[in-house]
Amino acid sequence: MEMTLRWYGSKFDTVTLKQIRQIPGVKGVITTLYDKAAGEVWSRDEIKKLKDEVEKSGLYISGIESVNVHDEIKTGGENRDKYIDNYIETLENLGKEDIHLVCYNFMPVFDWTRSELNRKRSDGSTVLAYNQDDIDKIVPEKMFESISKDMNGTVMPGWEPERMEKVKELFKMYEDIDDEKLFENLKYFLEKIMPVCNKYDIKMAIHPDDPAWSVFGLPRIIINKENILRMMNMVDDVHNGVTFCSGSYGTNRNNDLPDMIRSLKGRIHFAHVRNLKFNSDRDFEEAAHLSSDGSFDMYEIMKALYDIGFDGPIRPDHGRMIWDEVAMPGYGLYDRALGAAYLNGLWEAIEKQNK
Ligand SMILES: [Mn+2]
Repeated sequence: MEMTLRWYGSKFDTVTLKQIRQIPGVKGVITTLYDKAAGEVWSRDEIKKLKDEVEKSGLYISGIESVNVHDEIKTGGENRDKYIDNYIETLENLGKEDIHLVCYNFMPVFDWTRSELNRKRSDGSTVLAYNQDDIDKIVPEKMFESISKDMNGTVMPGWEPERMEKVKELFKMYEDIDDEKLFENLKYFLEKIMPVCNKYDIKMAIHPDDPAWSVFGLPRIIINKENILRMMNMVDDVHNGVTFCSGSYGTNRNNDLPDMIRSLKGRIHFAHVRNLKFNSDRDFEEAAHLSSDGSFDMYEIMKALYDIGFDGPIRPDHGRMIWDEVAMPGYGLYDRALGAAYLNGLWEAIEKQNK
């Protein structure tokens, strides 16, 4: 296991590489070229520049989150081959720069959905939260307005203003897409990119849909054990793998997280580990990473990762906003640093117990 932190680049992130370097046990960052639109080619120069910047701080790039997949690919549109070619070129350039992990998702229109970005908890911290009744009242086209006013002046991944201007168009693109079509389009995409992934040993790690069910009538497929195993089997290559995100799969309380981890042995290339606190099946909020602050048994999650021999990058996921920090909701420094320290502590204990 390799502890990492997500970093959006010096132009976008309130957290600096120097700060990340000082979190005990964190050696790598998960980063991206944040201003690249889905479908654009990442040049080798741009990747090299990012890599140099990270390495100058004493850290290294553990992987990319994300190289976004264009909607033409997800919907199987007439231009999909062009965008797949661009994606392949980006992977090739990443491979040449010695980067071997790419996180991506196959979620239609909205990457992730929350009803609140700043829900106040009893300790005075604020967190991202989801209430199904509130979501049911929102017109999808207005979703961006409600999210954007709470971003603390940052741009949140998947909620870029350029993208949200086209939200009506996007919904139209997905009109005829159901779960089966989405599976088919994902298979088509994976089969095309596997050769380049094999050539450069790039592990693709699909991020689950968050929350793990259909929102606004859009299809969602990366939501449970059955579907993810179907996806692994339909393109049976070790480079076709997953990002195991406990907070996303965990939104569905029927998902047994440690059991899912064990069933994905050898195919989990990246892990996001965080806790959620359920107030009801229709309402959850993001908690501190500590088991007792939320609804998950974080020890069992880390133990399952240990048991399957997981050796990829892991990162604390969203954190609470604490100590008056002003940052992108979920992506402040303080609570994620506490999360990393806690997860490192669990891991050390599990490791020593098993020796
Ligand atoms: Mn995640």
